[in-house]
Amino acid sequence: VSNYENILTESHDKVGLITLNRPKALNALSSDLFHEVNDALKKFDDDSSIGAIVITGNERVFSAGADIKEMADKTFSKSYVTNFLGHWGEINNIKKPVIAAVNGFALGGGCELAMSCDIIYAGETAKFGQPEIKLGLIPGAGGTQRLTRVVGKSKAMEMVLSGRTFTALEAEQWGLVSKVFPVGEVLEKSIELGQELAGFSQPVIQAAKESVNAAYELSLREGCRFERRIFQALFSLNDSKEGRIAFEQKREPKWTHD
Ligand code: CO8
Repeated sequence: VSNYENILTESHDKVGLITLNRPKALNALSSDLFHEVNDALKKFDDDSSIGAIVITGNERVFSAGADIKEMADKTFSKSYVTNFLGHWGEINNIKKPVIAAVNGFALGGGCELAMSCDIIYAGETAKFGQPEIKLGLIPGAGGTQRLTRVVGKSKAMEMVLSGRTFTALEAEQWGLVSKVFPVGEVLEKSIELGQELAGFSQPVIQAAKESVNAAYELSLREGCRFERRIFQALFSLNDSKEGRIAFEQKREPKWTHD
């Protein structure tokens, strides 16, 4: 229950669900919508009863990208002084796992939103693309950077320079999408995955996410050092003692999240 106008939020047993809900505009990412997404993400991140977050759209469209109508009167000076799109970075500060459940179009900012999540599950008919070039623009929310890191230069160039769309199966082959499901199962499978992740120790899941993300920022040597230091630090958690004791006693661990 919330006062949002462009999204819906609900929780499913430890999983916070955010549904983009501007169906008439194909879930175009207006500033209002995106501020609501950021707010909902932060609330779920701060809620200790929630262990993972799923972002989804509807079966026809995840999101058709930035709101083109809202960008109509943008100028460089206006967008520069207001740092237009600067708030996109906030999703990267979310500590809990975020899963994108994508059906239909994930275009432009919609594709970038999915790529800002930690894991993408997609429906068989999902279509990914960065069509900004057709509007005389380029991706503006990390697309040129995230895509290149995930799929490599040649495919990233093809997507960004041609503006063509690509199928869920192609995106899966490239490693952009983790798994593909029949359309009607994507959300359910994403929530199930979220519940599985939410069932582990929260500080440990967060440490695992932080370590994988460090791979995007650090050299291999620094990244391995970062990982090892976090690994060593986890021995101070009650949950890591509990994990090892439960293994020895051949029982399920009981996480206390400390
Ligand atoms: N922004 C605003 N309105 C949109 C958008 C959009 N991105 N996409 C669709 N709509 C609207 C249409 O204008 C139409 O409204 P109306 O009924 O009032 O005319 C309604 O949604 C339905 O759309 P269509 O009739 O076009 O539906 P089709 O099924 O024929 O086509 C497509 C679906 C192929 C998805 C088509 O709508 C399309 O090509 N949309 C634009 C996709 C696009 O170019 N996206 C990139 C936008 S630029 C961008 O994302 C820059 C990234 C910067 C970072 C993100 C910042 C938030």
